[in-house]
Order: sequence, then structure tokens, then C-alpha cells
Amino acid sequence: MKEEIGEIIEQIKVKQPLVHNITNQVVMNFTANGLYAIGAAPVMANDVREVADMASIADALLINIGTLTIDQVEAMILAGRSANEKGIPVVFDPVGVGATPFRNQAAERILNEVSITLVRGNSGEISQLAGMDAEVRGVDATGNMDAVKIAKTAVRKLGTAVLVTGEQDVIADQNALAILSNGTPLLTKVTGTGCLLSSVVAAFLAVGKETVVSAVAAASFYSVAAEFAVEKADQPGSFQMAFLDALSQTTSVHVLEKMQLEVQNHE
Ligand code: ATP
Ligand code: TZP
Ligand code: MG
Ligand code: MG
Repeated sequence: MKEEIGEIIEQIKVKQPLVHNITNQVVMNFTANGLYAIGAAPVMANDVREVADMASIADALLINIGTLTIDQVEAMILAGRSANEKGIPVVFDPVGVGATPFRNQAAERILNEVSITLVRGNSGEISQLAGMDAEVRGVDATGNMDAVKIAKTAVRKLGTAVLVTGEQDVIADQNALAILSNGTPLLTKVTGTGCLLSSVVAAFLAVGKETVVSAVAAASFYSVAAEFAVEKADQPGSFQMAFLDALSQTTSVHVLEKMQLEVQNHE
């Protein structure tokens, strides 16, 4: 898998994939800057009158329900269907699913009406979508075993690939599962680092051939960049800036040197 990961990382700067983001108001600017930093191109478009057209000229679509409105749900479904018609990857970030019935219903509709390539969320969000909330609520779902179980259950329930993030990232589809142990806890102290990762995964899926390999490439690239950034700046404000710089400076050689990856095939 390592050779393919290096190749995908290099291809981002060559192909400069255009990622159409329908995302939340908190992270729009950070997401656009982060996509520029890795060498991709961002576009944000939300209105029902243009989302299908925008998705049809993009290389990947990102749907993020962080600050959801009723109009946005319709826009997400229109954009998603357009992306499906064109055959480009669609990443879904179910921010805060489980917090309110509106979010839960919207997530269910999006998952039913759009063919999603990969769902990226933290362990609470993915366990909610996997129907495991009763099992994991109230327990600390950040442990490795939990994330693996959550990822496997979500793959079965949703029929998509998933990326469960946390101290370790677990990437899985029906055939393979990978555990990545890079990153820094400071990523949890800057808003939008999960959201930006979801957009970065969309860019990588546009460039790579296999979903799990591309998502592992994206997550490892992202976490290794964060490790470089925290060496330069270990407070949240300066870390955010150092992280954007590191996203533009991290190479495939750095990632292959530093990545701590375990790959398994499903039983
Ligand atoms: P939350 O809603 O809980 O903030 P999120 O959507 O921001 O979640 P995270 O799970 O925080 O997403 O993942 C964002 C990035 O931070 C990922 O690259 C992940 O690997 C990294 N990360 C999260 N927690 C840790 C940790 N404890 N140690 C190292 N890296 C981490
Ligand atoms: N509120 C609604 S969306 C959002 C907040 C704080 C951003 C969440 O970003 P992330 O990447 O999930 O931490
Ligand atoms: Mg976060
Ligand atoms: Mg999030």
C-alpha cells in the first residue's frame, strides 16, 4: 500500500482536484485555505439553484452538516445526485449527528438519497450512524478497540467506506481495515480540523483509484503534517498557522518515513 500512498500524495499537486464543499459556517475559510495548502482547489457553493451545476464541474464533493439549515439539506441532496451522475467521489461529514433530531433525520436522508463514497467522523458520530449509540454513549469511545468495532459496524450498516478519527484513525471498507497512529492532540483544540480532513479526503479520493488506500493516504499525510506543525508551534493559535504551512510543505517522503500504519484484511 505504501507505494500507492506516495504516488497519490504526489498526484494531488499535479492534478489539483477541485473540491466542491457544502460545509458549515465555522470552517469555510480554514477549509479553503487548507485545500489550497495541499495543492487542491476549493469552491464553496450552497444555493439550490447552482449546487448541481457546481458539482458537475468538480472532481469531488464534500457534504458537511455542521451548521445545517433546511435549505442546505435540499442543496446537499441535489449536489450529491449530480456528483453521483458524474461519478465523482462524495465524502459525508456528519458533524454533531446524534445531537438533535433534525441532524439525525437529515443524515438519514442524505445517506438514503445520495450514494456516499466515504463517511468521515469522530467515534461518537460514526457510532451513532452505525446504530451503536446505546453501546458507546457513556463509555469513553476513544480507545482503539472501540474505533475498530465502530468502523466495522458502520461499514456493514451504511455500505460505504468509513474513516473514524481520534487518537488513532481507523479506515475501513468491506475488504480492508487500516489503523493509523499519527497526529497530535492539539488537533482537537483547533476548530475545523476534522472538517478540513474530510475535505482533504475528498481531494485524495478524486486523485486515487481505491477508496481505502486514498483515505489512508489523506489521513496519514494530514497527521504527519500536524506532527511537523506541533514541533514549530505548540499553542492553538500559532499551531493553526503552522499546520497550514506544514500541509503545504509535507511530502510523500516525509509521510512514508513517519507513518505508523497497520493494515488488516477482514476475516
Ligand atoms: P470533534 O468533533 O471531536 O472535534 P473532529 O471531527 O474534529 O472531532 P477528530 O477526531 O478530532 O475530528 O479528528 C481530526 C484530526 O485530529 C484527525 O487527523 C485525527 O487523527 C486527529 N486527532 C484527534 N484526536 C487526536 C489525538 N488524541 N491524538 C492525535 N491525533 C488526534
Ligand atoms: N459547530 C458547528 S460546526 C463546528 C462547530 C464548532 C465545527 C466543527 O469542526 P470539527 O472539525 O468537527 O472540530
Ligand atoms: Mg475537532
Ligand atoms: Mg467533526
